[in-house]
Amino acid sequence: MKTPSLSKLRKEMEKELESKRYEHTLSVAYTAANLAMVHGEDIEKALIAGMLHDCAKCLSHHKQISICEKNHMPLSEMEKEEASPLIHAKAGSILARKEYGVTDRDILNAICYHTTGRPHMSPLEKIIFIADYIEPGRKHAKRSANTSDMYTRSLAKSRKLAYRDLDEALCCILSDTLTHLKEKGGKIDSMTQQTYDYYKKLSFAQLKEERGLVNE
Ligand code: DGI
Ligand code: FE
Ligand code: FE
Repeated sequence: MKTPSLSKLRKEMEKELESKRYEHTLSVAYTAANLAMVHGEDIEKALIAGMLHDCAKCLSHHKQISICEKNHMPLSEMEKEEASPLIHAKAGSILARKEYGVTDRDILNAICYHTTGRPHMSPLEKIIFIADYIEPGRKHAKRSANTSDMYTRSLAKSRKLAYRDLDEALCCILSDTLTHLKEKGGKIDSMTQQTYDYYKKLSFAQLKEERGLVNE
């Protein structure tokens, strides 16, 4: 099956999503396209993944669970919980394939992991995860000004990093998200934690390697 056209998907999202969610969706799609340009990735795929990333967001929790169960999608305990903020990503990847005709595995994975991330993400997965967080309509996550974690920086910092180094931007965003969740007593899904641990370790390793090369 041919990947559906962007303009068709845009019209479908306009019908399917509440207006604020639709505005966010357009911003994510175009931010993802910009990141794809800068990092030499496929612009069309970035646009399609961005356009569909929240396609299940406006469905009821019951409907999202039922889509996942019918399609034998494995769910974490947190994803099964009532009002889970995470399950729309999994349900969305199923809808993208079954309702919107996407067959490209990388696009489907980018939708599936756009909320928690995962270790070893592809460049497209990283781009969608990051675009979702930095798109122009996003506001700062509420959090205290003082934390010791070196990766906790502002949204402005994440936006700058995103155009320089995808892995560093991931660390910065995940650190902000985890700090924010801890402060408000939110439960942390093990995948979100694993993603952060993985990219933090990777960024430290890269930093050490760069320093090593400089010292030689
Ligand atoms: O769908 P969006 O609002 O555009 O954004 P999103 O899909 O990134 O995520 C929805 C929310 O999920 C966002 O506020 C961050 C949050 N989130 C990510 N990982 C976790 C989490 N929330 C909890 N409670 N636990 C997590 O591990
Ligand atoms: Fe989302
Ligand atoms: Fe989103």
